[in-house]
Amino acid sequence: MKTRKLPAPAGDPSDRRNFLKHGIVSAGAVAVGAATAKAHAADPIGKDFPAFSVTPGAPFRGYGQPSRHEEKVLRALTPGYGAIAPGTGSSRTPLQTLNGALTPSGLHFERHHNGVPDIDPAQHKLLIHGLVKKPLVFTEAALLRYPMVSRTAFVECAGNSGANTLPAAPQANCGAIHGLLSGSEWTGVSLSLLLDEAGVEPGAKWFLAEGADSAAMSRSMLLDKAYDDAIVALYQNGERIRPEQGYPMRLLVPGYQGNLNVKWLRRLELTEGPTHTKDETSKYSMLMRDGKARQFMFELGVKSVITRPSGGLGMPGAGLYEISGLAWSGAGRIVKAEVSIDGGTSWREAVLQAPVLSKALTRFRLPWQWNGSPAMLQSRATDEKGNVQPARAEWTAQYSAANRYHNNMIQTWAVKADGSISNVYL
Ligand SMILES: Nc1nc2c(c(=O)[nH]1)N[C@H]1C(S)=C(S)[C@@H](COP(=O)(O)O)O[C@H]1N2
Ligand SMILES: [Mo]
Repeated sequence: MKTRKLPAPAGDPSDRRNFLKHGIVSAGAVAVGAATAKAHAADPIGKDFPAFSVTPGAPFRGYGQPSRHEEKVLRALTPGYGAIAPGTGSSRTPLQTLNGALTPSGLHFERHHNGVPDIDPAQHKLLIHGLVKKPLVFTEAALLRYPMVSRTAFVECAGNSGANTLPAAPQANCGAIHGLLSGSEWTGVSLSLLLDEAGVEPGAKWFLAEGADSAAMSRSMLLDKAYDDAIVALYQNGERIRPEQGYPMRLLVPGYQGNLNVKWLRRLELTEGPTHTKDETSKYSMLMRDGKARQFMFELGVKSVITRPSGGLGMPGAGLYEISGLAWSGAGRIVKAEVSIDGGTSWREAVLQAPVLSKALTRFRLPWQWNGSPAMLQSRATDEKGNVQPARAEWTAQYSAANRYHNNMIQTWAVKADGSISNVYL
């Protein structure tokens, strides 16, 4: 293998060492440079320059937008209940077109139980009551004056990847199957700070969080989470939270199933036990193999998915590719992401892109010299608590065939010799 022909990955020279050390090289010399990067001699006079290089650029604008050449990079809309309730359902992050570990706010997935309310922040209030010494009402203006903290965290719907629990493998791209998943930096007020101000009564063990949308979506959870890392988030990726994500404020419970991150948060009630609201009795319980249902499964399992190459994206001929994807866990930090090109027979450790943060999306990368033969691409994540992402058979053995929630099983992308990629069950 003539490593000197490898293109140097941008940045840190240690990236290059990792690239070489961890690469899956199946055969032959690596020669991507010659084919893809022709030497470019700039014309000093400029007569061959394209128009954009010789005319003044566009003026300033108050809020930036992506390049018009990226206008096809959109959330995948899932038809919900049609004209009866057009705002009920979900849209998915196009994971296969993105890179890095953060999701642009405009592409954060959406899950609404009755549409996006148009909330006037001046009229919005947050009430903390129940088993507290002093019930409190916060206006938005008041909350914005509190000390804040930031948490980089993923949000994943409990129903994410649910289509892959159906009897036949759906033929859809990565985002359409796994895109009820996004990652952001969230900034807001620690819930513990607000609860301390209200004064928690000794009997309080749970709390209910309720949204101001017309679904009045509400969920109960253990009070421990409030004292661990929950926040009332006001900002997303540096700017105020988007309406779709809960403007003017949402509950953020890192690592917990998406549903518990109550948007448009208007009420927190401290209680002795769970409230058993409609949203936690009719949905979000896990149907187990023995016919029983398990309620209040808060934490999401360790999981990963290869975003590229992935379903629906073609591979134009043998040569060097980067296998890249996302790994995450509701239990903490990712410590390992492994990649297989032979359907799980052998594994290679991928490079984790720094910083690797707890309960946040972690980007992994591994170079792959594809020799043009059929391949079965898989990834497998391990978290700091020692949890390992389960294989399909292992996951399926635990649950009823009707269960669609918390699917964290290993995903397989089948690459054919013609470079086409499909979703398969293995
Ligand atoms: N008030 C309220 N909060 C809500 C919902 C909702 O419909 N109403 N949807 C929940 C569900 S099921 C999920 S998966 C997440 C989705 O968050 P996002 O739309 O910001 O991606 O919000 C949760 N919080
Ligand atoms: Mo969800």
